[in-house]
Amino acid sequence: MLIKWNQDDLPQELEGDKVMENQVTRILDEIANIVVEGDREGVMAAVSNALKENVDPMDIIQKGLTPGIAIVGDKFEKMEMYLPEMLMSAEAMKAGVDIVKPLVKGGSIKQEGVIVIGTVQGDVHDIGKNIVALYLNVSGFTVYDLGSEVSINTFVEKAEEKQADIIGISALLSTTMTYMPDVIKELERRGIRDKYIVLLGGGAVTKEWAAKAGADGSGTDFAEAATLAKQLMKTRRTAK
Ligand code: B12
Repeated sequence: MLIKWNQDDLPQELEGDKVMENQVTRILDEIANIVVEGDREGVMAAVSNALKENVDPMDIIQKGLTPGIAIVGDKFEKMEMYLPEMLMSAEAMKAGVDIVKPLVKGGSIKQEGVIVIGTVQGDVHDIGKNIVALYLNVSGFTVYDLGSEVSINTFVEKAEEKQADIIGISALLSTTMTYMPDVIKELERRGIRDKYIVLLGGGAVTKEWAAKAGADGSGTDFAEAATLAKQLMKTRRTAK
């Protein structure tokens, strides 16, 4: 049965929530637009303003900054934007993430495990990887961020050195994605593949591709990365 209702029937409190929600949406849309404009100072001001308005820091990343840079990607593909402009937008996004970073609070104080994470060799894209590293950290993992353009051997050697449980590999280019299975092959060559959970992510990485590469899983965003990392750690602990 369809229940009909009038706007006037809405409780005052609900209406207030709706107004707040609209205001937050407006603030987040504005952040996205300023990222597209590549206005670093503008993004910093808008992010600070959003925080003053009590917008959740992870929402600022996920629903403001990220949609902005996604629009930039689309425009680049359609040749409506060029590399220098894409770079300005990336710098603007990074400045926004840097403001939010110290305010992202951990929901878990348990020690979930140790992860080394980096972007593969030949690939400078580090914005998404940085967000994943930040979120894994506040989700209870000890994170060693190896940076970008990380060689195959460095992934393996740092994992050994830090006694990691997980190796996280990010790639945004179809040309650099191909190094991901090479990290796994190198682990196999050294006879240490089973010591590690290997997680892939970034850009064009799909579940199918990750499985084909021999990885343990892949995540499409920071939240999935953390959920998956926790899940796989749990499976590993119970198997021991
Ligand atoms: C910003 C940007 C740049 C910046 C990078 C700055 C930096 N320090 O990162 C600059 C301007 C330098 C750049 C350069 C280039 N770029 Co660029 N770039 C982008 C852009 C617009 C956004 C990337 C981004 O930061 N996204 C936002 C973050 C939050 O999303 P994300 O990276 O996907 O990360 C999330 C998930 O993927 C996941 N994730 C990420 N990593 C991991 C890891 C694990 C383990 C897990 C589980 C999950 C996970 O979680 C993250 C957070 O939620 C994309 C377009 C796009 N839509 O992605 C193009 C894009 C990736 N670039 C592209 C290209 C072609 C280039 C250049 C080759 C251009 C050129 N002609 O020189 C160069 C390559 C330079 C190099 N050698 O690496 C293409 C790639 C096409 C392809 N499939 O190969 C894209 C898709 C643009 C396009 N539509 O054509 N780029």
